[in-house]
Amino acid sequence: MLDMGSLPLANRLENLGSGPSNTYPLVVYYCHNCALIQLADLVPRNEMFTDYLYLTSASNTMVEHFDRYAETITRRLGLAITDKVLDVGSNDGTLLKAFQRRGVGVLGIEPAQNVASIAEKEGVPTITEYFDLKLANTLEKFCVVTANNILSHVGNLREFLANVAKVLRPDGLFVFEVPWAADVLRNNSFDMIYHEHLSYFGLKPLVKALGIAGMSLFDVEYFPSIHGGSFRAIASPSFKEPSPLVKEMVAREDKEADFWAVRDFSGRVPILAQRLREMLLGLKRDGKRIAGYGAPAKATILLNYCGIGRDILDYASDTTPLKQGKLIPGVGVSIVSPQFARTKPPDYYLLLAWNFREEILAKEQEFLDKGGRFVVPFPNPEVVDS
Ligand code: JHZ
Repeated sequence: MLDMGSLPLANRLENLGSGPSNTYPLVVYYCHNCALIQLADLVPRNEMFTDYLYLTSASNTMVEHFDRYAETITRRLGLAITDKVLDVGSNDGTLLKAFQRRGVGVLGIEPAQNVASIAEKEGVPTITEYFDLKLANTLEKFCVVTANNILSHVGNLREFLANVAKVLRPDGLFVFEVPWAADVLRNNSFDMIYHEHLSYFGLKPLVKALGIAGMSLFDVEYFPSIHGGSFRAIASPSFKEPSPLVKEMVAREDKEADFWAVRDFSGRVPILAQRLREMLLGLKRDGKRIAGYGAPAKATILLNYCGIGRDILDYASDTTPLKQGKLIPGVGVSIVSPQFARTKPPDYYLLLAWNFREEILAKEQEFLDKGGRFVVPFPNPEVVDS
């Protein structure tokens, strides 16, 4: 549906002097059989997940979101100290710590050694491996299995879901979050498309895939401001009647995430990319200084695809210490700390972490009050001032 060319891996930040990053084809496909939007060119997973730079705890929005998540699930299932939650792709343990605070037992699985060790240091038991059949066979049964922003990264969905079913108690629940494909299309957020994200989910293909693994997707909650619009789906190993919202969202996907919606999106993407670049070039011509706000994975795609490099951005500021001092791959924009950015504030910030718009605009009120502005890339490039 959309050929974005050959682009670097979104989270593989460059080190100074390390030379140019490898690039890999980024082509989006739509399956007429199951309505799944997906990539077909797989990059070996060890190139992407061994040393991972994304920390869930990097934004208050996500820390608060996962705290409410643990609260909702603990209450809903009446979880107690004898119960145990398994989180697949547990990152720095943000969600599991929230369960621990409520007295629930936890186990994390996180293949990225550097991130898993942060969780371990904070008292979250974590297995540093991929969640595969070999590992699933060694695990006990859990009353809740969670996986947040993980399913999109899974190459073999059938195998992954079969392994989840294997470690779930018969009365247990599989709870997971993913960005909603309908929102990616509606928001034009083509920067959500990168090699790590093999699938862009609606509920429809998930109902089918879960069914093959012997699970039924019966409930959903929608979070419009998480990663630009995400849903939390709940599946059970026994049949349960789908809730009205499941039916409503599937019906919306038939119009908002079907072949034609993907085709229209694909037509809009190059136009929007050009519009954003021209807007920034216009500001440069007027002598404005511009920097990136945040260095999320998706910034690699936005900047490379739009051709926004060091000639336009002075730097990108990011709160994650693991990212500071490195360069955004392909375009070589340096990542600096917010403290450094405060010593050299730009006239305009390009909001690369646009999914935290509210949190960031509130935090940067002083910058705005002094006349600073943000360029927000999606759904259409716009300038935001105080
Ligand atoms: P953020 C992540 O992608 C990772 P990314 C992953 N691949 C995935 O699937 C998607 O989410 C859904 C920084 N920041 O969360 C912190 C500031 O500097 O949008 C982060 O580096 N100042 C698993 O990487 C980045 O921005 C701030 O005030 O696109 C945001 O990254 C805030 C709030 C954030 O995810």
